Amino acid sequence: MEYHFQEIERKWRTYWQENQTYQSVEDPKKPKFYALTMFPYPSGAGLHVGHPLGYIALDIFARYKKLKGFNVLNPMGYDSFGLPAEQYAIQTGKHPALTTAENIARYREQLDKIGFCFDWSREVRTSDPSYYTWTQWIFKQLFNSYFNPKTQKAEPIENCIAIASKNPEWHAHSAAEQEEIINAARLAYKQKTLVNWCEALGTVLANDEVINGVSERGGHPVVQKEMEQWNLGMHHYAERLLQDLDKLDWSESIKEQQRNWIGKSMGAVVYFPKFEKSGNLYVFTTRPDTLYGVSFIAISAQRFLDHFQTESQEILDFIEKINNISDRDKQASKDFTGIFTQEYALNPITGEKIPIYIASYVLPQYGTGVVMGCPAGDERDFAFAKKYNIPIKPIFENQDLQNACTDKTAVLINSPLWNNLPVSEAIKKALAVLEEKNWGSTTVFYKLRSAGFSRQRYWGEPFPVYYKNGKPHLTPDDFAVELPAVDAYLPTKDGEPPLARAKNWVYTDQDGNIYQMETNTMPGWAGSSWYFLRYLDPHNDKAFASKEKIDYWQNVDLYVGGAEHTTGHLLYARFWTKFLYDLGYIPFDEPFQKLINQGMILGRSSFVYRKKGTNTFVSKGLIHEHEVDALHVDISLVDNDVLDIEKFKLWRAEYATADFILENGKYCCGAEIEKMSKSKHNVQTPDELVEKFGADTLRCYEMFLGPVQESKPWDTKGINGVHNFLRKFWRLFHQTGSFAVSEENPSAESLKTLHRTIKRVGEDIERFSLNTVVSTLMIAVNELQEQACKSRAVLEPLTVLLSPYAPHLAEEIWQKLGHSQSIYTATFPTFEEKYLVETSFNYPVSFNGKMRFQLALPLDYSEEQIKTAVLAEEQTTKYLQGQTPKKWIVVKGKIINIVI
Ligand code: ANZ
Repeated sequence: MEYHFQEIERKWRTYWQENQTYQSVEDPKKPKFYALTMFPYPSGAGLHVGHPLGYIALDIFARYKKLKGFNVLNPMGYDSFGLPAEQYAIQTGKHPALTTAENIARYREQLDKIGFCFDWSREVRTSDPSYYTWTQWIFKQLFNSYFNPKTQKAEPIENCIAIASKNPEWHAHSAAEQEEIINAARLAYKQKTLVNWCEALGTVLANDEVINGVSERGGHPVVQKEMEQWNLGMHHYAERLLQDLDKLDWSESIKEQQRNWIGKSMGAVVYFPKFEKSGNLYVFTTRPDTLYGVSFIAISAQRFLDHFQTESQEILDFIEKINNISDRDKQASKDFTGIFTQEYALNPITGEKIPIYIASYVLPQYGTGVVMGCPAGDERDFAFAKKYNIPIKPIFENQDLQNACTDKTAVLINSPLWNNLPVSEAIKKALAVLEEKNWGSTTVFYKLRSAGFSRQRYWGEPFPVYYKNGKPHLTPDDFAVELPAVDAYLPTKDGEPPLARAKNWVYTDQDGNIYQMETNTMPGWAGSSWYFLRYLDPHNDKAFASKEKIDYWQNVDLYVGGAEHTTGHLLYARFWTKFLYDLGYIPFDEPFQKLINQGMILGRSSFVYRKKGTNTFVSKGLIHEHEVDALHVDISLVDNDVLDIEKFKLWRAEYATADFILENGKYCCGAEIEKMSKSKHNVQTPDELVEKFGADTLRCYEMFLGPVQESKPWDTKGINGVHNFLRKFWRLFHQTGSFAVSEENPSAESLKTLHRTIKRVGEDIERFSLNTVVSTLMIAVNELQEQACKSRAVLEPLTVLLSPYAPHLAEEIWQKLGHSQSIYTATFPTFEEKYLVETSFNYPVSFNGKMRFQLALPLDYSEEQIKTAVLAEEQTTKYLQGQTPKKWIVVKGKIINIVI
């Protein structure tokens, strides 16, 4: 009987759907296990073989946990707001909701074919009003809260008002001023912010959406612009976000990246009085010990304008120029541009008059945006001083002044109050002096900023906000704020966001007053910051999830996804979780207990080489003779690096008339391993492989490729081998041509194979070593085949072991074995040590020192029993040739020698 995988897979897909096999229900009698994989953005390109890697890994783990007796929650949904659908809408006029729905249908079809145990009854879509109404609800909670620095947690904004109103100065403010002060204290607040503005996309981008000065999507230029934006006070949570990393079972490298992103610095703010002007400049430094070496102040353009007025066109032009450099580029740049401002400040400790420069390397929004330049101690200050001929004052022992001294063990000189102290001691002393003389104060700074929360886009969550006298107010809870229809998905002529095009985009209060609604929408990460909570209770229309369900399922036990979300999604989700915890809505303050980052599946791209300015393509071996451009070519047109020229000509109209310079009559292509992506034409979709080999083979193969955490090139060479393994497994049950297992006791050997496999599979899955499980199962199948094992007592548990990897095949066999319930509800077999203990030994039996044959005998046989057994052996009779043994040499567990 053949292994008809297509038929089998179709049958079980239908069965699982009809029987809702994977639907999970709260069950207090069982321990819960919440398994989650990062939900996808449903792009138009569909899934390629790289996407399901993490889903398959998690699916295997979820199935394993279920077999181990856990009540497993393994939901799936879509992060369905986003830019591509909107850009498509701009080009075609098609509503993004329609494109999104089509893309989701395609994703679902592809996902269904891979045999996941997702509980689809819990599906969420972030762009669905029944979902985003709760995203808006969370926004409202943020708006209604402030962060109390004393308790280090979010509290109702009323507490803040109560504290403020106790201050006599509060009552000197007008009502409008009070409103403004309170608004600024909220956890969701509007603020003039320097943002990454992308003209081509018509929107603001988050720092992690900008790479080397261009937008991550589309590669459009991004400039810095000051705009009134919604912000969330994530920076208040910096210390908690940092400390709580210690509680998490995440890889050290991801934790370290988050630590760096949060960027805690202990230091001081030093007050530098302005020369001949009132007021101080506040300088943030981590090195107050270098105060005697300060020879200039470097200030950001924004802070300069806050403190001084200038009429100098040269300075204003310079400011304009550096405003267009993003923070990232400022940090990365080796070009230390600056301009002398004609202003001075006084060094508080020496009384010296020091020049103030606007410098491009000073980040306006880090620390205080003002730096004390000490060339002797800091490389950037050193480079800047060299460039502008600023004095470099020696303050370290044995320093040659050819470079800055960054050695933390250096000893200070020319610093009267802390001479001869090493840096660490000198810092302590300097801090004490600053505090004592009131020249500064000890401070902690974090790089983590507030999170920009407005986008000038259409396809995002609308804010539940209207404006009254120019100030934002929340719409009441019974007023549903749904995305309105617009005539085009573009900004208005005046640069207003697309929602400004909507007719009647207003809120009318009970008295009939009409107010303008907010026209910004929320950023892409709003919906994904809390989706894991909605899965717990997705159809609840009274709350984002009921307390009872939250209490049962709690946070995610295992989260699998790409590492590219480290400083975006993973940080935002931690922030929202902590916030909801502070307000008492959830009993945990971390969303994802254990995190595993899957590696990327890389594609092997193929290239053709076009002679510059022509339509002539040169074969790879000849390109050194020509000037050529390398162009990606679709991998389906290439076999073994040889281009199918006819297909290539049909591929694109412009190539129909192409000429070719061949090598040995062939056109050879180049190849390179790169990220798998549609734009690189190196995409392999799972569909063709499922069609050809079956989903079970694809699942096993993706795992077999190597450790889930590692990136690896996609290569289908080994897929046949994996497919044959599943065929062999099938044949174990069909050795006689039809399905048959025996009810007889299995051999000790088969039991040994089984139990060794149970042990290894269990241990490897626990440590997420999913690739080695496939090879362990392959070895087991080979051994059992050699042993001609037909025993149910071995083959049945073996089927359970295979079921997380090849669920369709396992279900089919399970049913044939006579079970009426899905194998998903089976129990993981128990490993028993006793079957691994060696009970017999294969003795070499010699006659007069010559080894003649081997005989397997129980290890606990006495010498007498051994002798009897040997004599009873037919072969012994043959070699004795009728004689009686003169002498026996029997060493237990080693040899038997008979002297005749
Ligand atoms: C004087 C000094 C002397 C500094 C020295 C360093 C070495 P981290 O550790 O990353 O927090 N700095 C402060 N604000 C800045 C800004 N807005 N843009 C660019 N640089 C800024 O870095 C803190 C140090 O970075 C501060 O300590 C300051 O330079 C600089 F031998 O002050 B230091």
